[in-house]
Formats: sequence, structure tokens, C-alpha cells
Amino acid sequence: MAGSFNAEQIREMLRAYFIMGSVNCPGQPAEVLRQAIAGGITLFQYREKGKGALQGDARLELARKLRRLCRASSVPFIVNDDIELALAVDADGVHVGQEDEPASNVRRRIGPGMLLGVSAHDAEEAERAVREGADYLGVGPIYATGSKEDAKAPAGPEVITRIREAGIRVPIVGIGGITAGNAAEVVRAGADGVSVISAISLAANPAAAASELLDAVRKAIFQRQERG
Ligand code: FQP
Ligand code: MG
Repeated sequence: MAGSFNAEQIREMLRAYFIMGSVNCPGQPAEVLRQAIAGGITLFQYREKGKGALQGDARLELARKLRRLCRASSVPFIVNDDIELALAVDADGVHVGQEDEPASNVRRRIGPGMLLGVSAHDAEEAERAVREGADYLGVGPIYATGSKEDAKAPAGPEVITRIREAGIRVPIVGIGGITAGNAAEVVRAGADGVSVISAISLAANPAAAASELLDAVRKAIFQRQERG
């Protein structure tokens, strides 16, 4: 597992996990991220993907800029898919899905200290991911999403409940169509937090959106603990 962080720290990081690349931003990505950080996001993933995504030097340059912003505010920085880029910018971790490089390979390449997030759609994928060294699981799409062209059908919060019922206790973040309005039900299903792209990147006020999201998650976590 990631030697640099324990499971409790990872659960805290997953509360309000913002994912973004230039494609997701109507304006300057660095400005959107600056506002999201001001609003209290707990983790950031650089995901430069989709139509018009930056390549080569521009991609590296933006990664460096966003990495710098995160470091200045002590927000851990994750890179989606691209292990080489993650290593080049000294990211805190990487996230890979079922169609990316196998998690066990990725773990070997990044070493024990960096965070490894893996996407899982059911208990079987979740179990394998954990065996191969995942520190946290991204489970979704919970609801319908407009941010990923090749997204699967929405699975509903129940997919997280089923994974928990299979005895999987690693940190889980829900993803796909999540907003401040439905985040509580994702937490109630067993997630440690929620991950969003458009709920923050397309908000008129990204700082307010981030803060409302974090608030909704924290309230739901608190209520879950109260009930035991
Ligand atoms: N969960 C998360 C996280 N981040 C992601 N990027 C995904 C799931 C999706 O490979 P994948 O991963 O299925 O698709 P893509 O590479 O297009 O994002 F948990 F971090 F919220
Ligand atoms: Mg991927």
C-alpha cells in the first residue's frame, strides 16, 4: 500500500475529490483549480482526456502548473492514466481504470509510497484491485454523467453497498453525476467521499460549489457515525 498515507488519511482525502483537465473548463484551468482549492477540495486529479485534450509539452506544462497550485495548498495531486506524467511531475499518486495498465504493473512502477487509485464496477473488480495494490477504489458511474463519453450505464449508489457487503473495507469514492444534492446518498451507501468533474468545473462559482459539496459529504459522514 502507499507507505506515505494511512487508510484514515486516504478516507479524509476522498471527501471532496475534484477531477479536471483543460477540456472540462470553460475558462482557465488554473483559475478553476485555484477556486476549487479555495472552496476546500481535499484531493485533485489531473485528467487530460477527451476531444481537444492537450498533448506533449502543453500537457506537461499544464500538469506542472496545476501540480504547483496543489502543492502550495497541501492538496494531494493525482494523475489519471499517465504513469510517466505522474512520475515526471512528482505526483502524489495515479488513478487507473479496468482498461488501463494493470494495477499490479502500475504499483511496481510507482513504488510503495505513491497512492494508487483503481476504478471498480463490482465486488470482483474491487477485490482484484485491492490484491494488486490499490489504496482506494473509484466506483461508478453512480448517476448519469456528461463528462465521460465512454461511460457505462449508471449503477446507482447500491453498487457501493454491494461492494461493502462483500467485505471490502478499503477507502471508496463514488463517481459519476454526483452533486451536492445527491452526495449524501452516496456516502450513506458506504463511500468515504465523492468525486466530481462538472459539479465544480462548470459551476458559475467553483469555490462555492466545492464548499457545498464538502459540506454535504461531511454532514453525511457525521450522521453515519452518529447512527453507528
Ligand atoms: N474513478 C476515479 C476516482 N477517477 C477516474 N478517472 C475514474 C474512476 C475512471 O480509467 P477510467 O477511470 O475508467 O476512465 P478514465 O481514464 O476515462 O477516467 F476514483 F479517482 F474518482
Ligand atoms: Mg483510465
